Amino acid sequence: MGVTADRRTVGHPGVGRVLVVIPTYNEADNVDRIVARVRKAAPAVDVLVADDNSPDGTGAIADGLAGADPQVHVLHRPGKEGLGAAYLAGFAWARQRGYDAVVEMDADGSHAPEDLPALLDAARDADMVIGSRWTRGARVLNWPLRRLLLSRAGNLYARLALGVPVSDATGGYRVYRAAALDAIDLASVRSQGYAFQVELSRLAHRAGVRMVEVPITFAEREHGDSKMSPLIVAEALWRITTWGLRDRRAAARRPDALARWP
Ligand SMILES: Nc1nc2c(ncn2[C@@H]2O[C@H](COP(=O)(O)OP(=O)(O)OP(=O)(O)O)[C@@H](O)[C@H]2O)c(=O)[nH]1
Ligand SMILES: [Mg+2]
Repeated sequence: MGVTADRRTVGHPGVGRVLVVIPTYNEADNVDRIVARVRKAAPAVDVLVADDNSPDGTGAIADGLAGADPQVHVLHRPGKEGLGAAYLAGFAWARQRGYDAVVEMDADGSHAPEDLPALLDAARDADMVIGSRWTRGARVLNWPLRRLLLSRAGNLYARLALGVPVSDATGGYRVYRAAALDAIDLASVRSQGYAFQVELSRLAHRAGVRMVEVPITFAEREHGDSKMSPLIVAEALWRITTWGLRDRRAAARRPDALARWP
């Protein structure tokens, strides 16, 4: 067995084979940096770039990286369908190939690959690990005040409306072990933007998935353009409100369920 095969079977101690899924849309200036950082920070994990046919050629750059490193893979998707759809496709790719855990990570460097070993260590005793910007010990670097406020307000609203007991339900730096993915009804997920992270937090909480939060150092993107839009914020607001109302109606119909809310 070669070195690569050894590493693939070893994965992360106590967790198993890990796949980091990095969704990309026009991240030509970032994709090589982020993949290199992941490979250096956690050499035993594999990487899947899930590219939505980026017009800037991100997919071709990722192909070059995959050609040079058997632990790097690319999933080419036909067009821009949103972060949520790219992650669902990445999760399915991982499950088909028997990975024990998947990691969500942005391509723009906001999620430091150097924090990944700590997240994976925490996954030994949990089925879902959230890298949190809003827990003790976390740091948020160079974020404009409006983004800080949006994130804090979004998290407060998600917690109050849905009762999800985490400080960063909108964050996108996470580990899901296979048990967590099996417990969540992924086929029911409809969210595209940030709402996707909140939806998975909600479904995991309702399914009784063991969750922990680990503080991260989050940094503003340095290269490329944001895909954040008022539409993405509106989707999150609308979906969180709908889920919150639905959960309350369900709780009112079944008095025994009240004990489980929030
Ligand atoms: N495959 C795919 N990836 C996407 C899509 N939209 C966003 N992404 C990726 O999802 C990650 C997060 O998107 P960002 O644009 O960084 O969103 P953000 O972090 O809210 O915004 P910034 O402030 O610019 O960092 C990045 O890696 C994007 O390339 C999409 O439609 N398809
Ligand atoms: Mg970003």
